[in-house]
Amino acid sequence: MSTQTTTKAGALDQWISELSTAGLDAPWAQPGPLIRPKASAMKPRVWRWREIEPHVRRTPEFMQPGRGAERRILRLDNPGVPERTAGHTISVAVQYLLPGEVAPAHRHTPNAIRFMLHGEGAYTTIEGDKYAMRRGDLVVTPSMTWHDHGNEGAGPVIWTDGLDSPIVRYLETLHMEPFEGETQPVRTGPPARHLCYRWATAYAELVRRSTGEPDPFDDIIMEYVDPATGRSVVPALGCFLQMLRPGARTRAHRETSSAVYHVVAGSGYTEIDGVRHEWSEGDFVAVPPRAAHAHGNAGSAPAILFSFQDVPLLKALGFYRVEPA
Ligand code: GTQ
Ligand code: FE2
Repeated sequence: MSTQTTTKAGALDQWISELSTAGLDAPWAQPGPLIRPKASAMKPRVWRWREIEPHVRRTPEFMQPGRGAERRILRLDNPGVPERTAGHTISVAVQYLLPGEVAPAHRHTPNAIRFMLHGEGAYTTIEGDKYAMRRGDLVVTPSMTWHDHGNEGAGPVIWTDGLDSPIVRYLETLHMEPFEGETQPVRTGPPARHLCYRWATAYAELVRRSTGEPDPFDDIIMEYVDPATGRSVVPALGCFLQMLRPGARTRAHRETSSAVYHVVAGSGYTEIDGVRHEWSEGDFVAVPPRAAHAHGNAGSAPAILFSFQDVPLLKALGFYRVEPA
């Protein structure tokens, strides 16, 4: 019986090794479907501000920003993601500068988005335009623009960075270079591009929307868009500000995109694949792609969430889907 089979199997093995030598693969020779399923590497998780903050405040003991150690950051580490970023498409960090410190100028292919958290006197200079960063302000550093930061205040400053670096890394187009000199010369006059979105403007728009029709999945939500183009703040990533009104509970849904939330104010919870994650001011929450999720606010004050999401990337590629769960 099996002589022929064995011979055939032997011949197949022999042939597969010849294929391999020729740089070819016969995927049907392996059991299982042709396009194998892949679980999301990105896992749901919460990072607590009460844990982040003391570690961030200790970083100056171990690191001084300067040449070769350009940014004093702690990155949010999602244990499922091989590159140890908050999401598989989004890298999120918390950055800390003491009074008088400078984070030297450089540029790189990843786009960066900064959302200001604490302290007075922080600034970012982008292509010679200097922007003061106050609590709740969002500042965009587009791909390959020169940027340096500093703290001209009397106390420490803290902000959060969101970068599309995991996407750039996947596309094998990571590039970074230092500026000649610590800081860029600052230009005067109006900035060349719209890169700064002030808190007062964003929050006023959110409050204005809070009297209108709520979104079933997100309650009251708005996206930051470039006024010149109507597009997301950077090509692959969008930023959102949302309000969960007291007593709100949104409808559970799945999206092909992923998100990292930061709690600007208030408290509430996000249920992800049936697990309830409570959060309060300063916390970060990761929601993986295709996970069923719903947000709620059981308290008596509004909860305000800021988020980095890869919705624009999914939309550009034709892969964005949302469905009730
Ligand atoms: O501030 O320029 O979190 O280059 C990661 C890389 C921040 C920055 C990060 C960066 C920066
Ligand atoms: Fe940078």
